[in-house]
Amino acid sequence: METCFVKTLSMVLATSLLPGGAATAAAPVKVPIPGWTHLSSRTGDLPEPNGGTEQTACVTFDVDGDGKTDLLAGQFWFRHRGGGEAFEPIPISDRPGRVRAGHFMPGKVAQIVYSSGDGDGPLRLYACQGDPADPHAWVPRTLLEREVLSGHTLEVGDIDGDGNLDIFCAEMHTPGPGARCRAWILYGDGQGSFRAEVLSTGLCNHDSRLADVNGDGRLDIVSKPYTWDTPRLDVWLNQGPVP
Ligand SMILES: [Ca+2]
Ligand SMILES: [Ca+2]
Ligand SMILES: [Ca+2]
Repeated sequence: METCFVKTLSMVLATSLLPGGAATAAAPVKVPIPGWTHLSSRTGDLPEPNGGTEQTACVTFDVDGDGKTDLLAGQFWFRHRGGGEAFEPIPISDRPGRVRAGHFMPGKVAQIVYSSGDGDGPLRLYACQGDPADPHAWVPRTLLEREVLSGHTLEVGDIDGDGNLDIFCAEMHTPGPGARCRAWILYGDGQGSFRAEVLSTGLCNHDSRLADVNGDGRLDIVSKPYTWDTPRLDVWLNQGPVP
């Protein structure tokens, strides 16, 4: 564990220069800025998230609904046991990749979604059927008919505004399936089932995001490629229900 306390803004201001180059004589403004406690698997503060050399995502979410925020990284759910820094690694997926969590069906315990990340693999929803601390209680279900190829985009949110959580999953072009690369929206019914719709074909997505970029209350999609057709940025503005 490494703890460092960054100097306060008052110290920064006290040593700043006026436009003419003279040191300011203004009274320091005491605005605290954060100190940081650094935990690392390299120093044994945290378990290693998986045994491979590739891991493409991590996210925070209270998976078991106990009020303590947990971590998801690599193939593991790091269950927050309390005490500030105690995390118990529970294997969920058989492979690392992009990961998100959310409540796609009723219940205290959330579900966990994995996509392929930099490789190829299925889009899977893991739902707990039993004790969430038991890795065998997490049952996977594949959500798309084919594997996701270089699926470096995975987001969750209520895209159609019906109150049920949806999934945005998209592939890269290069590396990836080239002109066949797809972006999907999987509309959830709140009971764990989804209706998959293809949003686009042939457009590269790499770390694309859901966000309400025009402030109308509907989630939009901010899309960007990796190296294909760069520099490039695309925004899909959500126009709401269509007949
Ligand atoms: Ca928790
Ligand atoms: Ca929805
Ligand atoms: Ca919007």
